[in-house]
Amino acid sequence: MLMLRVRGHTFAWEPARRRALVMGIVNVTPDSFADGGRFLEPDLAVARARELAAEGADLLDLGAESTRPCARPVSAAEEQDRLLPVLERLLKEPPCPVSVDTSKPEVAEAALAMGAHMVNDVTGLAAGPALAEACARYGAALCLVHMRGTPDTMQLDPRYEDLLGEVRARLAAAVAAAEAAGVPPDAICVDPGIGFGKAVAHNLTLLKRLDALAPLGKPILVGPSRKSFIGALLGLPPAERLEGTLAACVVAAAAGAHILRVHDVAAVRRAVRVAEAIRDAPDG
Ligand code: HH2
Repeated sequence: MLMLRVRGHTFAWEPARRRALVMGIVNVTPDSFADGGRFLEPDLAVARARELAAEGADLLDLGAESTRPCARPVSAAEEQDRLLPVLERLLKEPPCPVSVDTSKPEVAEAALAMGAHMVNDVTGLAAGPALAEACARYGAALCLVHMRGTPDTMQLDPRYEDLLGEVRARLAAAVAAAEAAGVPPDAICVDPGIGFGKAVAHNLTLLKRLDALAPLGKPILVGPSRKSFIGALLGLPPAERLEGTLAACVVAAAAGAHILRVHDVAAVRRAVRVAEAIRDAPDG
């Protein structure tokens, strides 16, 4: 059985009847592509986090720096100023395990010292092993994401010779680095990085072929929520990408996703539960 240990909580998935977990997104940022500016005020961010938990989120992911293409990078101090007051309040009575979406070891360290349960590093340890070492020290989980380039450059004509092989190999190297830094094998999950250095067709193939990451032996997290490939297919802005997100999540769950990172927790849970019930129904 595949497991993810998240600092005192254990998630487990039966191989035959895998039920996808839902991770609710809270962006404490002025500029995130889908919800930028809506939850920058700490009261609103805490309320949003509790609302997503009440909608059934199994995990929350708190981010304080946008990683959308060409986003303005923020300093560690600015990121902490946004993140830590919200995190502190949320962790007084955490409604579920709380992940922190950061690639900076010093931000991760501060969040973990406060009690964060997991770190979600969209660069897959690009800054070296310090972030993984901090996770190991605090017994926290680590999500390793595949990103090609940086948010500044990642969408400039991304090309792959062997998309699935390259994503898998890069994630395997990140997993090896995390384990070498002391993160236990059952405290790591992997993510192909939808939209991180990927053209529309790459995103579609990755969602369809999540099974290609199964040989890594880790839970697979995936984040298609309201992303631009949906906008490209439907010609719709982020606020109108719910149906596209539901379709992507249902397909991703069927293809092997263990955790779905989304803005619309209740809707995704409902859609995925129905899809799973159909999958598990008798054949006739
Ligand atoms: N996508 C975003 C941010 N963090 N983490 C993981 N593991 N996987 C993802 O696909 C992923 C992620 C981008 O989405 P969002 O947080 O909504 O926007 P922004 O980066 O603009 O804040």
